[in-house]
Amino acid sequence: MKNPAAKIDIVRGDITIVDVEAIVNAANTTLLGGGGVDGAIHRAAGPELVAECRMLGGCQPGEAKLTRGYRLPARFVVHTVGPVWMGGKRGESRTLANCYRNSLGLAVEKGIKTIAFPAISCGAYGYPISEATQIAVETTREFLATNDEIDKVIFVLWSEDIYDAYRRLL
Ligand code: AR6
Repeated sequence: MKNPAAKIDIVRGDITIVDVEAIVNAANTTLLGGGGVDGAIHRAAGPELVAECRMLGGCQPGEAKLTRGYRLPARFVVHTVGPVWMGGKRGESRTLANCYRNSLGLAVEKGIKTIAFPAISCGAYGYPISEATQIAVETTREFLATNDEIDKVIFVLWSEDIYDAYRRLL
């Protein structure tokens, strides 16, 4: 098995232009769009994306659902819903870990080998950056250590402070 750490990359920038098979959307439970990375993904994918999302019946925090990518370079979008930060005693860390695990699990199920994640919950949902970064990296490493099907996971970070937090861990 390839060294799992070698399968993880970080880049700064816009996830909607990344050339991977699937990008992950930090959505809300309606899956009908919003601001932040969700808004950017819907704008770049075009109106067909929300039309497909309407058929999915929403998504619970920590779960993941798949759509096509339409006008995105990515063929698929994995929609997941991060936890809203409420101080840390409402199971937020478990929910956030589930986002990464379930998104990667869905990718494996669909034969997707390259996938990009934004910093789920680190914007509007207010998760503290260093804690969220640690969960993202640890959960992904654990997943890759026991699943050989994924070739590449790219964390695409919009802001410099979040990019630096990932760089410190990787
Ligand atoms: N590419 C990569 N990362 C981005 C991009 C982009 N184009 N745009 C923003 N980010 P947020 P959340 C970063 O708020 O905290 C939405 O309205 C952003 O700087 O998008 O999970 C949904 O509909 C931040 O670091 O997601 C939900 O209602 C990170 O992506 C709610 O926000 C996540 O910020 C979800 O909140």
